[in-house]
Amino acid sequence: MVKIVQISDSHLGYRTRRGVINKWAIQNYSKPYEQEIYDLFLKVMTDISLIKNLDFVVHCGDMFHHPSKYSSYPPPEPARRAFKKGLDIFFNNTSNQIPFIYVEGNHGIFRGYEYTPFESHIQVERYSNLHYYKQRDLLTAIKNNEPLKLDFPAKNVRFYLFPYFEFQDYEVYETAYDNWIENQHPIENDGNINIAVAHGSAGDNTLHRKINSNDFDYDYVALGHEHGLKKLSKNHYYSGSLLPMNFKEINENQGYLIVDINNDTKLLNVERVFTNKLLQRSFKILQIIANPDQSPSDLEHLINNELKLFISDEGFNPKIAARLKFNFTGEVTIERNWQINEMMSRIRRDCFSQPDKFNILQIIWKIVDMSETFEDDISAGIIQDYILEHPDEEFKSFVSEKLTEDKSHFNVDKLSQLGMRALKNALKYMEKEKEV
Ligand SMILES: [Mn+2]
Repeated sequence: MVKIVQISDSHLGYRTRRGVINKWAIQNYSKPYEQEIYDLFLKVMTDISLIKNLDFVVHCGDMFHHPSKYSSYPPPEPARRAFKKGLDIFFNNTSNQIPFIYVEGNHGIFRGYEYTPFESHIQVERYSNLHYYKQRDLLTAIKNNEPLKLDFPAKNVRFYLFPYFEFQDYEVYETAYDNWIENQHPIENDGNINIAVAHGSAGDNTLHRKINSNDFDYDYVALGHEHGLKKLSKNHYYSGSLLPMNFKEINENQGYLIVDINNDTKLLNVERVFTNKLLQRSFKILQIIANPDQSPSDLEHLINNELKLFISDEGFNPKIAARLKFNFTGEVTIERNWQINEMMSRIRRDCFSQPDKFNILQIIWKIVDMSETFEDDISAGIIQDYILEHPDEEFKSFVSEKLTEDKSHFNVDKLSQLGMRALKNALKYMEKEKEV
């Protein structure tokens, strides 16, 4: 039996951004939700270090929230300290006997740099049993056309490692990745337990189909990037992050997995530990149905009714203050839309200016007009609404015109396809950003 803990997407240094009261959890050190993630991370590192007969820990990426695509700030000091403390606890309690294997995600990396916060801000070399795989290792493996794997012959376990890589961004990358990935094909009946550890998701085209499928016959595939704990197939698992980060994620569970793999049958026994259950604060979406007959004071009454539940004698408490999102649905006229925005801004200001009364960390809102709900897919339709009548054709004639001017000989169809793909990706990203 081989026992593995799978953990992922810790996002140390994550802070709630929009509509948040300006209060510290620890003065001049960390913000409320940020501190909660550190505390929980340290608890989990302690708990897993005490598991009997544990053989390996795999962490599937996004240890730090920053830097990321839009922020080149390094992880903040408390995030670095939490991580180092977590490693110290883990390696001390396990007498440095249990390997901690990490593949890099899309968060916590300096884009385009060869070094990462693990090197610049954490002295990784201090941790001899931390096995750290970054994008650079992957690129080197691709360049040399060799596998990226880690062997533990004494235990008959072999890990195949897949740090995050946007291989679909350019065709040359995609082809190179397609070719390289055959190196990651385990040898049939080689006597090993073969495990893939990857950061990526089929949902945003960042997980290669050979990892996502059963093509390679891995005995177990540990995945990171999606924040909900879920089983994708017989042996593909996302452990998720430790807590929900945004309002989309409150309907999922988060936690970590304790996986036993039978050496002979290769059957998995997966125990799920749900850490989101430890969340002490309210984190919820409140539904308000608006209609044209309501007076503004009717509407305000509905909102205040919801907020009443968060009035507390003790006032603001960083550990349990609520994160709230109001969803306004129903028939929302333009005038009503305006009223709601103004009203909510005022209500939020009022709540946040009375921290001795309201125990609220965050208030945001979204106004969904009924008529919008029929078109919320990211299809050519949405591009059409915002930009062009017939995006494919118009884009093609634009490209062809430009190329004729330049007297170039590119493949117009191919270029148009690439352009359309870029547009769709951009729109997908915009939609995603809005939700955080
Ligand atoms: Mn990620």
